[in-house]
Amino acid sequence: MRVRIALAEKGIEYEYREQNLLNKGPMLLQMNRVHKKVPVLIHNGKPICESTNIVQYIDEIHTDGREMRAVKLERQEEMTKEFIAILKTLEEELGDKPHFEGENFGFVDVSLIPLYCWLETECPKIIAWAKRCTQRKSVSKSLKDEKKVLGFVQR
Ligand SMILES: N[C@@H](CCC(=O)N[C@@H](CS)C(=O)NCC(=O)O)C(=O)O
Repeated sequence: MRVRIALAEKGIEYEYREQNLLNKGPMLLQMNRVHKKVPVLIHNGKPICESTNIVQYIDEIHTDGREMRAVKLERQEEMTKEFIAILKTLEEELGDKPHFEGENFGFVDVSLIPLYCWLETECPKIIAWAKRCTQRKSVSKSLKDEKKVLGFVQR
């Protein structure tokens, strides 16, 4: 159920194969050879076992550009809207503070600033925050060339 919820949340289509746990099929026995339990997610022919591992896997593999390329245009538009809604939530959280935690550059700033060039212009406070962060030496010397990153992403 965990896996099905995660797949539905991500809008991923999949083939569901019910198992009779009193008479396990050859695919389950082959794909989960040690524990022989469900659920097993088979992706590109390889099994992932343990429901929480699978949920984490779905989250990691489907939150990057690969997902964007794989999903239909309609879903891409929906995802873009979701992304902007997330940015707006972050912007509300930032408010008029210089950094997410207040005066000091901290955990959320470090986590978010590498995505700077993805954060387009709909959120002026986020843009101002990003400029502020990129003035820090630790950030400016660590960020990759924005044009290069964007070029890759767009391609
Ligand atoms: N910790 C595992 C538990 C998996 C599990 O216990 N699956 C049960 C069904 S809910 C099963 O396949 N039982 C068959 C058996 O133990 O032979 C997970 O979360 O994936």
